[in-house]
Amino acid sequence: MDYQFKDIEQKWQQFWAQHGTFKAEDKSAKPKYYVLDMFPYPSGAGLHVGHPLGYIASDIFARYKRLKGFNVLHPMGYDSFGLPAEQYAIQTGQHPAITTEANIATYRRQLDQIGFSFDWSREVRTSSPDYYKWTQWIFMQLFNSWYNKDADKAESITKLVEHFEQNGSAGINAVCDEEVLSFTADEWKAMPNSAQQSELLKYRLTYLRESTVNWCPALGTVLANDEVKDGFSERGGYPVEQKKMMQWSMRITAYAERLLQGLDTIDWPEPLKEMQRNWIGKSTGASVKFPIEKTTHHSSLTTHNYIEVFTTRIDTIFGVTFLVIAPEHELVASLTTPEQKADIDAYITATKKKSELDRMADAKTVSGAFTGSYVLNPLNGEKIQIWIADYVLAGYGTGAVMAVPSGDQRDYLFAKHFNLPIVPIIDIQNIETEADPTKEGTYINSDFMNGLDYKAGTAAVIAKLESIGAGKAKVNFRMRDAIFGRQRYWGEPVPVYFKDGLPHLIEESHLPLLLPEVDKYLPTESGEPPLGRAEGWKHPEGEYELSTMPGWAGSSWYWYRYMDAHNDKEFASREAIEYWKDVDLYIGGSEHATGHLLYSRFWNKFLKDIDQVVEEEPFKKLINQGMIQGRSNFVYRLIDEEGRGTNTFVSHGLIKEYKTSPLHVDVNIVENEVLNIEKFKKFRPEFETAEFILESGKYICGVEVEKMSKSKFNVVNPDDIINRYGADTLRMYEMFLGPLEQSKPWNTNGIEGVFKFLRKFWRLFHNDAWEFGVSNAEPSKAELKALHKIIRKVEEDIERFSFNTSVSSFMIAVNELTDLKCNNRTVLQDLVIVLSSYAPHICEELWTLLGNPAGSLSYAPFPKFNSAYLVEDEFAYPISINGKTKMNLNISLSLDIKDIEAFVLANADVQRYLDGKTPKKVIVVKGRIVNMVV
Ligand code: ANZ
Repeated sequence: MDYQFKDIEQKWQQFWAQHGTFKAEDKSAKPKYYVLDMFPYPSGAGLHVGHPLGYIASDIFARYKRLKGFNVLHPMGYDSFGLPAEQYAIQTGQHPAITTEANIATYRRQLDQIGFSFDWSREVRTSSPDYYKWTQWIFMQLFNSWYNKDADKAESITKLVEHFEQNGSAGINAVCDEEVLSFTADEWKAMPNSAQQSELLKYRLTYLRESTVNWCPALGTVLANDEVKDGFSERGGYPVEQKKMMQWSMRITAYAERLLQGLDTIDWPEPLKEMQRNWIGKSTGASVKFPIEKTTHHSSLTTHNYIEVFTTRIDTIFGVTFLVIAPEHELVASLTTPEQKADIDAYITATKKKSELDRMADAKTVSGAFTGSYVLNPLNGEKIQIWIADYVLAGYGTGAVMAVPSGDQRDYLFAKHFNLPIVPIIDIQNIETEADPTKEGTYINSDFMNGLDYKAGTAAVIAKLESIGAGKAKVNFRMRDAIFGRQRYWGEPVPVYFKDGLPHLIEESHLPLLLPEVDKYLPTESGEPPLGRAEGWKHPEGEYELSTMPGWAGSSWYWYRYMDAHNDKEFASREAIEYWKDVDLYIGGSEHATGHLLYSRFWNKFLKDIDQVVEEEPFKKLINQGMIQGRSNFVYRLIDEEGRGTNTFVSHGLIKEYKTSPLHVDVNIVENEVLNIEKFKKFRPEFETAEFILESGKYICGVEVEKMSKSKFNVVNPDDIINRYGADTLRMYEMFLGPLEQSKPWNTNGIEGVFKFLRKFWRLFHNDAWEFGVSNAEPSKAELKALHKIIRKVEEDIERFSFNTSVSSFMIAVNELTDLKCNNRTVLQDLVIVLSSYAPHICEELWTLLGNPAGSLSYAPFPKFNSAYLVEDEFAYPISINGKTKMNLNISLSLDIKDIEAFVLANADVQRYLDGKTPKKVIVVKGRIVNMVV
């Protein structure tokens, strides 16, 4: 039979599903291998051809590993809580669970069609209660833990309480809030429970904190940074302001150093590691206290009589000419003198409108306001003005900087703009030779630093500051604690209720805390999150938390659930975790660099600390697949003299002669850049009467590579490709497009070639009448050589994740075998196994036709490469006499030196060259040359 891909693919997809072919074994004598894809958010639009790229690569790898004798875990699931379903619910009233369910069904159908070898018995959905029960459970463990810096790990909060009871707060070295109390054991025990609880909240790894959020009053909700554009909501264009709100936070900063160090132990792309390093942003520097000059109006400055700054250039302290604090700094109000109040207030109001991103990006425009107060330089007593400016971020360092106009460009511009003093100093960080105090521009008031280089100078200043109690060395991280909540409906409820203003965990036995039903997915009239609408949803002791968990909660541990997906006692059994340990290969997009991939590492480290998992890092090897870009097509609308668009369209080759404006046109009505005019007329009602200015009788469209997106009409649906060519062709073609990591435009120019290749492969097993038939004869050397070349190539390629390079090698192999008229069973059977991870359906079919039990192909042993078949068995030896090459002679490589000598001397042509003489000496270099000395 001819290659009937539709029947074949359907048949095998059904077979695999019915027989659970890809079910991973829970226990096995085989070594384990865990291949994971980033699970998708099931959006309403379904999959386009860009989505499966990474999935195809990981599937090839998973199938290959099974052939190599591994017990492979290759699961799939859905990250199914999130905003789009909720937004749709707001518009239509449809429950997000229903839309989510429908979207998942579409995804599943599309994934199944591609022939992935997922173990669907382990499917997870983050929005299903039996899953989010464990997300809530992990939240509870975080709430019940604190970070002990001495042990450098998370520990149980009861251990902290025991310490407080025995020793008070002395001797605790924790990652915690800044304002923790100091108390003795007796004082602790005498504290009312509520005071104890609010103190403990300052230590817990998940805690409530007042944080600045993007608040959109018109939408009644908090927006993520990427939902805000220039101070307005992306959706609706409503004004957004910075607002302080109590929010759940995760103390990820406790793990900053470990997150940084861990990067050196994992096999991830270097650019991605670099992104995480920058995000974590470790800075080594110093913190310095600048005493505030006492004046009458500072009556409210009781606890602080200094401003603390963080600097990475403490060596420049003698060049400080003013201090700048963030407009949100807690001391702004008390530092502002009555004369400066109007200026300061106006400045603060203006700042509120800017997001943190805008503030950092806005480096060129200098702005600020003087508070009217002064600090003193702790080393030379110099009196220094205190300013506020929005380039200083409240959340970084101490929210205050010492400004050195002669060292820092931003400070320089600021000083120039406001006419502040500039004191010259030598930049010892960039100085090439040792600083020379006799030279001009030498340090001012810095005798103890003179002559020192950067390192020694820095150490000297820090020592000096330490000796007078005005400063110390400090390591600072740019990374902030992560906000853990949103004022939305479609997410995990936080398993917490409030009593007397304090949060309490619900009973573990009451998990999962189910998401309640609400009448509308909008905030309440009083501005509370949608959960505030749930009727009768109340804990016996108090009110439930109304915000839900953020999108990253469910995805920060899901790879563990796949190890033991149906466990209702634990998130996964110890046994399963000890067996599967970690993910060996993780494939997904680089857009998750500082989100999912950082949060997952954080939760993993925490779970390791509390002895729930065994590995410090979750994903040993990671590959980022590139994006498949869309190839957009354009038509060009003719513009008339008044500048109005007409209904006439100019072919691309002629647009220079006219005034036109481009318009996206659906790529599905364009073939090889030629517009299908009939279909175009039906594309939109107003095009029915469209007219065209053609070139050579055709309308040629313009082309551009852009992101694949519905709005650009350049989305190619895998279903269409599969319908036309089959899944095996799609799989091979997506790999053929280029290196996995690279972004590349989708174009179908080569797809016919791949399809023809598979047909040619099928043909090897069939005669001219398309009857199946193979021979049992001994394979020829040439056949074995072609086979073993491809065995070696595919093995090498897959092991180094170079999937595209194998595809052309398969084509060469099939061409070679076709030329050899090979229909040899052993050769073809091995070829079937080698190709099967790329094109599994056709290979399963041929495998059964060859007489093997159905479905056993997935676990057949990958053919062993034998280098002997590749060795050329003869060599054309150059035969020389007295160093001069006379001729070449084909000699078997299996002969040893003595035999070669005899073979050469027995040759009639050689004898002719020798002209009756007997050589004095015959030198044979095996595989290289034969030289005779006469
Ligand atoms: C004096 C100085 C002199 C500085 C000089 C730099 C150059 P990184 O490496 O990013 O940690 N800074 C400190 N806190 C800040 C805040 N909240 N907002 C904005 N800027 C802040 O940078 C640390 C440096 O950034 C610090 O060192 C401080 O300026 C500034 F020639 O102090 B420096």
